[in-house]
Amino acid sequence: MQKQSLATDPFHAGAQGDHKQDRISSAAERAAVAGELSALRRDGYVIWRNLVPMATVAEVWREMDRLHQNTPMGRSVFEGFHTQRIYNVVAKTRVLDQLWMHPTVIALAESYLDDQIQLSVASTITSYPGQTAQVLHRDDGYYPLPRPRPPLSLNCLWAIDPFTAASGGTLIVPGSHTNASEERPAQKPISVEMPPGSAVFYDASLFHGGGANVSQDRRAAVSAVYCRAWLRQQENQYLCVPPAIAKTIPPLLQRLIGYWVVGALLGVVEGGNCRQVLKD
Ligand SMILES: O=C(O)CCC(=O)C(=O)O
Repeated sequence: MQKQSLATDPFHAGAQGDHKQDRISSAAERAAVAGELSALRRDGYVIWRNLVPMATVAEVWREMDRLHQNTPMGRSVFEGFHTQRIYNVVAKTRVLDQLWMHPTVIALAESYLDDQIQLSVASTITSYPGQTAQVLHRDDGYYPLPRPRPPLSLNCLWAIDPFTAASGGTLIVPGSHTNASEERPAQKPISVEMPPGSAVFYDASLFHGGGANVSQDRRAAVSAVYCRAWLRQQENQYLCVPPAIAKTIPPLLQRLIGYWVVGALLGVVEGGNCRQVLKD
């Protein structure tokens, strides 16, 4: 019955439901993250320690260090004058692909957003001694929906260096993802502390900000933001990663950056599957 509807009316609720269930992660992978999912729903964040080995952390840092050669310090108080940010990372290196596509991250993002997902932002954030704390903020203010709202976007911030209160571990206000008000909460934020290779996941509605780096060490992080596949991404991935580059990346990453038709019709090219532009 649903197949018939899909053939005649791709906007039919049944057809849309079928598409929505087309996930990257398996049911078993999603079942394995059930505990973290509950914490994330309740607190708006969860820390997953030692998700990748130190060998991966070292490889990622070497690549970030190479890319930093052409990366200026931040241009504003918000970006941080003692912070280097590499944007549009998918176009620049294949070394970080293992983080964007990490199966546990995908399973948690698909479970939390309960939808098909895409990569909204692929960036890095390295703060150096002297970096002051960022203003507490939400990351999803550009989606004009009332609050509290269903989760739209999830940040996975990977620690490449130790996150401590002194090194600028992210400041978060637990539970603030469900606040109806846009006012900054009066509650004192806590610092995310975790060893390299760990990741903190937080709902884009959670009030948070980079902490002040009052240590003698750098604090490198990789920021992978996932959103529902039918929303506009924060980074314009089609311009950042045009077809000539997209052809050279893994098929799963092609899908994650948006070379993928969502809900039967969203993202078509010439009325057909947009992936055809990768075949020519
Ligand atoms: O660096 C961090 O810990 C968080 C950065 C952040 O929230 C941002 O730049 O929007």
